[in-house]
Amino acid sequence: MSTFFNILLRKGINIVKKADIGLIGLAVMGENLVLNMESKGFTVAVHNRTTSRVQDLLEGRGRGKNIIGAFTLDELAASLKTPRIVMLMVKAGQPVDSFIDKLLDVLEPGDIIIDGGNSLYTDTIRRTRLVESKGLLYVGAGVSGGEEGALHGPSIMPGGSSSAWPIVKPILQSIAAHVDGSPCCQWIGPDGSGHYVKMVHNGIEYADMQMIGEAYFLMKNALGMSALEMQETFSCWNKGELDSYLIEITAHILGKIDEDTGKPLLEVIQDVAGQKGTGKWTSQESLDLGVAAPTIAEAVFARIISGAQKQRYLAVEAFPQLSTAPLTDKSAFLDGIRDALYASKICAYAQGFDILRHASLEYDWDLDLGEIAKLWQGGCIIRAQFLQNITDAYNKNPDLPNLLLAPYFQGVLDKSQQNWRRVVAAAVERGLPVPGFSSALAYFDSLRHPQLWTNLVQAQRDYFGAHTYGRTDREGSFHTEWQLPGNVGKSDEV
Ligand code: NBP
Repeated sequence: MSTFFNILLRKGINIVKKADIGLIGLAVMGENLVLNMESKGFTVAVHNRTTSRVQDLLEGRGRGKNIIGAFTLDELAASLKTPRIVMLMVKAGQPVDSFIDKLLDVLEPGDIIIDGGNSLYTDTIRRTRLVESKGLLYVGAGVSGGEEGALHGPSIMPGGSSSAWPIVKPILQSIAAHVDGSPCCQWIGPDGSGHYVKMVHNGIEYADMQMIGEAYFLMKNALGMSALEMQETFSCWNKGELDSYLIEITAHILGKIDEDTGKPLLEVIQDVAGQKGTGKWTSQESLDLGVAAPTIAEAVFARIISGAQKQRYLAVEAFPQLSTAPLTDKSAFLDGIRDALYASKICAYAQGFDILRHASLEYDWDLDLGEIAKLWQGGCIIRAQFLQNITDAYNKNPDLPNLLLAPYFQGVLDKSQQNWRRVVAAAVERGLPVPGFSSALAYFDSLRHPQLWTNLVQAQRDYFGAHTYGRTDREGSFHTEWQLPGNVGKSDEV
């Protein structure tokens, strides 16, 4: 049927059936989203830069389905109901700008362009302004869940031109994952807020993956557990408060055997982690906003260090490994790792939500933090049972200054902090790096300690730069002539 319509379309013959939405970009994500939309009863028109992919879809997974192939953008525009909705699922960056430019020539005022890729939110702000200036509407939608999510129901975070929402809502909500009957897709806010929320989701994802990696690393190196034992432990943890997609797939990964060697596949995978940039963007944004998100940044640095193979090789040669006494109570230490993981995870989410809280104020987005936690409960990579606790915390107090202060999370941290400290201390003693666990613990301690070292740092700044300091006993700004050798009164910016 689709080929028939294509032939008619190419001959300029008006077709009766028009598509509900057009999708450009038929790589893994785009193709699966098309099939997801079609399975929900929508007719989808498809286009791709390399047009053979259109034909491949029509003759392959799309055969016999309500999918209309468009080999040019004119064909795509002609095949759509009005107002036209066109979703881009192409590589982030220049390809998105290139398609927007071309679409502006074939679409009309009132039509809608959705970018479902991992675009940088500042690009989305710029594109929203450009597209709106031409009388069209623009939606920057973060989509999470990988290729499986795209096919069966991702978490979708749309933002941009708010008048586009009632028009795109039926399609986006019906293809999204659902939790307890609610779609994991709600309007986030104006500008690039949808892509911003997706960026922070990915930043949290970096930290979550890092800390699960550290739990595995300690099980292996401090407890000498086999892959099978670790698989059982993660499966067991997945039935409790740590229940999450990432813990679930970790158990599956540990159970996978390499067909060539007969060993657990994990043992033959190089310990070098790549990245595509969203964790770095989240960290850069936290620095720009002046929000402490050290655990997210540590996760990015940890991937970078893993890739510094020459330096790592030379350091392994230069410094002998530490020999330490074996741990005697394995079961207690394993419980400690679980507590350290949960407490550290809570800190990483607290940092991510603190970025969102500050961004909401800075950019005037009025983000609903409880709702954001809710739409991450299904479809996306960080989906987890405990996100409901975050939704509950913000529903009770939308102005919560930090997640750690919500009664539920206070209770968890009180209960787990002793084990958390024991695990970090044991790891440090053994020369086993746990940057996620230890930076989260330092974040927690920095917040909870009544007197930090920063009185000295501020005194140093005043000493060499006359940057002044506040006093504990009076209001105002003070400077001291410190009159010590070396005080030459030069002003340096530090
Ligand atoms: P890719 O990110 O690999 O992009 C492939 C698509 O981009 C193809 O349609 C390709 O066309 C098109 N493209 C490229 Br590459 N360069 C182009 C150019 N200069 N002009 C026009 N089109 C160009 O695909 P993906 O992995 O399906 O991801 C799509 C988007 O979704 C990305 O933004 C990605 O970051 C995001 N995302 C991916 C995942 C995931 O798990 N993969 C999850 C969530 C979000 P061609 O066929 O002609 O080369």
